Amino acid sequence: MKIGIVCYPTYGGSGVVATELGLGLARRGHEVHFITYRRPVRLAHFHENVFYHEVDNEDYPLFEYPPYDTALASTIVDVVKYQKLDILHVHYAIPHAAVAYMAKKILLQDGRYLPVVTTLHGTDITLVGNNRTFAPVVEFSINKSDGVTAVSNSLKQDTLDRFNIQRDIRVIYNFIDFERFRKIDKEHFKKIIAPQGERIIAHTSNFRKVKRVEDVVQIFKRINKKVPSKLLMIGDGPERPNAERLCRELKICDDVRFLGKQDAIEELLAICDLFVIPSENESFGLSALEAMACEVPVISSDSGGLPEVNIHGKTGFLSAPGDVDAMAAHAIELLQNEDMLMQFRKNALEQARRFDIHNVLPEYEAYYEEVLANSVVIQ
Ligand code: GMT
Repeated sequence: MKIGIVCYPTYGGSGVVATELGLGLARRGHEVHFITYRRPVRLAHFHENVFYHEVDNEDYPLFEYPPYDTALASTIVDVVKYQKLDILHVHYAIPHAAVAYMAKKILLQDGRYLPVVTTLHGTDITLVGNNRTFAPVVEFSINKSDGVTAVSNSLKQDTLDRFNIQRDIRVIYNFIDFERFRKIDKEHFKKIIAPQGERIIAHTSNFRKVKRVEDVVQIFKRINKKVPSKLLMIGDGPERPNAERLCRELKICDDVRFLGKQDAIEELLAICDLFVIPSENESFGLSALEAMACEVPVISSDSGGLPEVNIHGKTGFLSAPGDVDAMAAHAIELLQNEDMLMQFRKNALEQARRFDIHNVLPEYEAYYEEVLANSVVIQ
């Protein structure tokens, strides 16, 4: 198949899923065309079967906001026409699903039907998409997609609860590549971060409000009182200054390292004992899955799709968002009990295997085939 992928090229979240999906499909022999405004972070090397088309957004003094949607629609039309794409897969509804609809209408004038699959990732439904600034367009463009997938059952339900959806939504879970995410030997790293053999706890995110990063610091403060430990804060975003300020107030700076954005996250996860993700909302929690694949148990909130990934009392523990005391108590229980921690590490890996990329890629392929077959009927 010739597949177009539209996504955000950013670090983390939907951009990572879209890029890894494209690369995986290319390895399986499909021709994959990424269409986005910057090279996706994980598209770092040359790959046979992978093409990248940058959206060139012309600026002009009249534009206070350069019209990215128009530039993207024109690029999609161009790529579909000249690269003869069979299907377009857009990740994150805003604005990609609406732009895809416009491209589809333009192509139809040339007698070409472009089947569009939209994957809903989370905040496009639960946070921004739900906002009345975007909601009518989000609802319309989901209904106009030829196929719609959601990354968890929880997100599917959230979509049905918030919008008037007249089409089926298929749940296809996010996935993990075990060739990259696995526990590797990084003992020398461990000695640098935790020279006295302290426990190492990690958090990775884009440091937005929804991630509740200050809760991570509060949880760590409680853990640190009882268990010699270090906290690694990986990633960057608007809430980082608040988290840093809180560390200073709580006088735990010596035990907390803010590492900023990191590419080789698996090398850091390899030395961790626990991963913390206390989000207000999380449609799936890809970072939790990455930790679990590296045999790191997860202390999380019970919001959104997290209970579909992290199993309470088995791969980690879940508590209500904001309940930092409960999250800290669970973490301490686990960190003080070596046998329990070892068992949870094993369970985390076993659970992560359910999301192996080799199982999930065929689900997408089968779904594309289904959508293509149905769109022949629609034509
Ligand atoms: O806020 C983020 O984590 C980024 C966001 C995105 O769309 O880039 O992530 C969402 O998509 C990820 C990949 O499907 C999910 O693993 C995250 O749970 C989801 N984030 C939220 O729902 C807050």
